[in-house]
Amino acid sequence: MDKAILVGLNINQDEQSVLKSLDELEHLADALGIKTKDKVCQNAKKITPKYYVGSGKVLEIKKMIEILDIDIVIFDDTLSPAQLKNLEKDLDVQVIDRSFLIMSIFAIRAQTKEAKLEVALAQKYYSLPRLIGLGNSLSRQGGGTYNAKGPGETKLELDRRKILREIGQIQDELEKIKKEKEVSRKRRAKNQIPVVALVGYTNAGKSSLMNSLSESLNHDSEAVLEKDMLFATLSTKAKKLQKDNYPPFILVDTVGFVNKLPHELVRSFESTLSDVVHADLLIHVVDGAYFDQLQIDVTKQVLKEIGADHIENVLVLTKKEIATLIPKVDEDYIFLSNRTKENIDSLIDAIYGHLFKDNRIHVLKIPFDEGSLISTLNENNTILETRYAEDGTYIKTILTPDQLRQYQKYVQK
Ligand SMILES: Nc1nc2c(ncn2[C@@H]2O[C@H](COP(=O)(O)OP(=O)(O)OP(=O)(O)O)[C@@H](O)[C@H]2O)c(=O)[nH]1
Ligand SMILES: [Mg+2]
Repeated sequence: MDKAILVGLNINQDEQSVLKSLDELEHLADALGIKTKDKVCQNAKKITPKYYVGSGKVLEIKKMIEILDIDIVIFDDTLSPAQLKNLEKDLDVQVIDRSFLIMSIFAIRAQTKEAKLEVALAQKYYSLPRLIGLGNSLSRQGGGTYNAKGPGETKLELDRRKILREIGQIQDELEKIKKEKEVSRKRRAKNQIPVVALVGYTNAGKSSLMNSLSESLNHDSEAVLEKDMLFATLSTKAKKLQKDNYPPFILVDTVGFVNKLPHELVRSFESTLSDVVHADLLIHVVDGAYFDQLQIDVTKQVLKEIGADHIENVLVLTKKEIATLIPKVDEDYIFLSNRTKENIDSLIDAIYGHLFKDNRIHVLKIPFDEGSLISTLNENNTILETRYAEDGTYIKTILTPDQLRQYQKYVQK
């Protein structure tokens, strides 16, 4: 097991939040099987361009490396290519940053073709400007488990071109996947089944909530993976759910967010996150037992970055049955438990309230030779009354504004 020192820099924020971020970094390192031996937090007025931290701190870290027999030093913020190179040279062990660590976790967790391509793309975006970082990696070409940088400078231009070519190939493949998704999205839109996406910080309980909702609504469907692990879910799972006598909706579970999520990942996860961008409603899931406003803020920030911040959302706090206090949030939320299922029903009501708030009751007269329309309505709508008359079948039902337009000619005034 590799042994690590974690390093954070406190520039004019409170030290507590830097320490909290370092604790999270420890969890992230742990996800890769790296054991944290010590954490260093430097209070400073500004970043030192050469090493990120001050040169005195670098000497201190060097001593700790010897005493604690450290293999790797992990910085809590993104290092510039030059800083990476200088630090590796002076510390003589492997140096990585939070972005690189997160991408490495994504790499081992990725299961689907889409997620694998997206992670590979992010890693290439990340490595491109860092090809010049030589330092240690030159002497251990190809070695180093978490080798962030490329080989020697002589091959620099060749490598750069190779990476650019690979980026192009991955982008092409992802484009194909995106097109396929576009087709199924159009099909859904045609059937007018609304989409609800679960979003939120990693480990908040999104996948568990998907399972709770599908247990309550569709009793027989297969469960998705829920696990006490950072980034348990990396790809998107969609399920059609439906409350008895109500129209169905599609529920989408997807990748979680984390503080200081690398831009390379946000950018390359476009295909996976496109499900969020096209949703009709977002359920913002937050851990209610270990409540932290930062998790809400980070999620909102990422939603803004991907262009999904205009979508209506419902705030949900999980783990109610183990929470010791009631979190203070300056917006309404539903506090529920995926274990006891308390308040899952309230969430279902809220989902229907949001999705179908513009729906109205109408009576449709369906001619006898259009019987298939009756089955479509039975499948997708709430039927309040069916009456058979001489000139056709009269159906009293609830229509969405889109359906009202679509069925205009059958609507009875
Ligand atoms: N006690 C309790 N634990 C919960 C509840 N909801 C989720 N959990 C636990 O929290 C952990 C994370 O749950 P997941 O559903 O995998 O979280 P996620 O948001 O999907 O996480 P990522 O896929 O990593 O983004 C698991 O160990 C769940 O069993 C809850 O209501 N109560
Ligand atoms: Mg999950």
